[in-house]
Amino acid sequence: MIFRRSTRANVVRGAAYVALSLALPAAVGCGSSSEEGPAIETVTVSGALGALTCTATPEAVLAQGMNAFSLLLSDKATGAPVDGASIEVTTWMPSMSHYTEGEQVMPMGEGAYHIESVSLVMAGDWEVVYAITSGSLNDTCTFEYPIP
Ligand SMILES: [Cu+2]
Repeated sequence: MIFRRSTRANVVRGAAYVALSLALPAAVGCGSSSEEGPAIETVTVSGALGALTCTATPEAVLAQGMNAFSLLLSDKATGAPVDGASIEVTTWMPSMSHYTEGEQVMPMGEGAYHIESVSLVMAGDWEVVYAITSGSLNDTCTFEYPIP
């Protein structure tokens, strides 16, 4: 009886050890990459009118100069992806009231849009504003980005 019980305990302990050793390399890798520099951060915001949810992921670590984003649009009420939207992009620096232009929007399907040539030309706090119209839905999503 005692022998069987301790054998089971060893098996359970062995399984826990295997699980821990599998999890450990991933955890270490994650920690070291975030210490090396800024990470790519996905941000989700609600539109000002409450109609849309916008999720933006930079396609590389944000830096001065040209940046690109993947923008995901969904209907806030239903969660359905929003395709066929007309998107007007405004990139500006509120503290200095200057704008940049030349952004390009490419629909990728499934509610995703590739936003290219977002010009963040100097260090400081920038806003990227998407004015979105799709059928009866329209909304404005604003993302704030500090550029080092
Ligand atoms: Cu400026």
